[in-house]
Amino acid sequence: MSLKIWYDPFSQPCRAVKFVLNKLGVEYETVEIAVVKDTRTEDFKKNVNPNGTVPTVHHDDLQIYESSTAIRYLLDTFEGDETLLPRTDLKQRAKVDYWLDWNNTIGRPAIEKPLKEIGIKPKVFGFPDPSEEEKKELLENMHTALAYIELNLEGKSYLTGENLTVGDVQVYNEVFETKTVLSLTYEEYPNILAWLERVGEDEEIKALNEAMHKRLEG
Ligand SMILES: N[C@@H](CCC(=O)N[C@@H](CS)C(=O)NCC(=O)O)C(=O)O
Repeated sequence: MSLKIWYDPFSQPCRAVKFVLNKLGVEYETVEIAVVKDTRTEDFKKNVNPNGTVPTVHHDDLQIYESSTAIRYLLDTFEGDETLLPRTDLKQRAKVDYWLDWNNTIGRPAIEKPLKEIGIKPKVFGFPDPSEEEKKELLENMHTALAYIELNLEGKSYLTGENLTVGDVQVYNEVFETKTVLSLTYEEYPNILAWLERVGEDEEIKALNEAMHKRLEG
């Protein structure tokens, strides 16, 4: 069997898939790349992922180009811990699937965009800073998403109840990375702050965050 992930430690969805692979304890190969520099080459698009994005997972002759697809496929195929992603309790499964899908359609676009437009593009790639008006709009969208997460954590330890799931991990990686890079306090979100701390206690999350910091410093 051949199982391989193309991964950049700075990429939020890459860390979510790597989290799953590490939790499963399966044997796999990691190809560490640098987003943009490596993902935009013709070679990458031809041989790894035509969309030019990571994470990409190849399992034998199957190629997976979306992180949440990879997460579901890997946990179902290798029969991972049912608390991370239920396989038999379909109502609980739908709750976890909801957060994976919400992250893709609403959470990531709202939370990652300010990180990219206010942080990475001007600071790393030399683009001009967004105007005050643009910044305001970017941050407003982010706060709408954060307020929704805050509300959903009320009275709960994690997004779907008392267990850490892959839904938490996908959303956590976006919230954590934007907070870290833009040096935000999130002081208006006590539930999110407690949840960040709780999720951050997981040993795999700790190791992946360390790798993210190393990549940021390097
Ligand atoms: N919806 C995709 C998003 C993947 C994505 O946007 N990946 C970024 C890194 S976080 C990327 O590979 N960007 C490549 C580029 O901009 O060239 C997923 O969850 O897998």
